[in-house]
Amino acid sequence: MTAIPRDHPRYRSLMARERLVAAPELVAQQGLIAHGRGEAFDYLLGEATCPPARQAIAAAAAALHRAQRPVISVNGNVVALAAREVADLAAAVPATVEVNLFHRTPARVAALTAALAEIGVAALGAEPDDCVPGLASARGLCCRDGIGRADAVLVPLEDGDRAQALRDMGKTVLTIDLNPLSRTARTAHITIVDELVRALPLLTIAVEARAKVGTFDNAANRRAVLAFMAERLGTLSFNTSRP
Ligand code: PTJ
Repeated sequence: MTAIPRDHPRYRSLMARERLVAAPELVAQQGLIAHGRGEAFDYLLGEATCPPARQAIAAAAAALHRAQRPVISVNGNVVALAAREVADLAAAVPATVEVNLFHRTPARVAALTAALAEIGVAALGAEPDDCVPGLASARGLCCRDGIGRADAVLVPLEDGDRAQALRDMGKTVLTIDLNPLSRTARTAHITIVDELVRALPLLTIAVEARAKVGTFDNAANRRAVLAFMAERLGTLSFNTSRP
């Protein structure tokens, strides 16, 4: 790994890149591109959790708390960036963790389940015995005791057609996605527009607080995030000293 100086202004962001690059057995090469896509949106957020994201986190915590069979679906990027944070959230809810991959190979599934087992998470996903109807990609493969029977599924960091397919199965779909315009962000019942590693600990704290939340309007929340980004864009274009 490249030695990143701790006082570098983008230390956390550069370390996240190092973690992904250092784990080719976990992360698909395409995952590096997906990460760069996220970074661009994080720049617009000021690399901080914005107020609407905090509201979405509270709503997501309440939905996970309410669920009878909640599942956290993880891919290569999620495990490489935030395995411990996933383990903490799974313990707090409590929720089942399932490995679900777009670029699926037996070797990656084995490496991801082994990485999670090392920190005490017995993740499903290695032996799929169920499927998400209507999905032709490998993301359609799932486990009956996990995503198959889940009533709420957290699908962080993905843009595709699975969120709609899970909704069509009657499940509550939650996501964490830096891009408020992605298909998954637009389709989920609750979209946390924030960086995964920042958002997961906040979500765990909110789950542990067992706070009650009123009604949540996902479209209005995403509009609020976009307004927040637009306001920053306007300010950033004229003020080069603002972080
Ligand atoms: O591990 P696999 O085989 O399942 O593949 C996973 C990837 C990530 C390659 C696959 O899901 C993919 O191609 O993802 P997309 O379609 O690029 O979508 C990723 C979404 O996550 C984009 O909307 C990004 O903006 C967003 N994103 C990227 N990094 C982060 C993020 N959101 C939150 N935190 C991040 N660190």
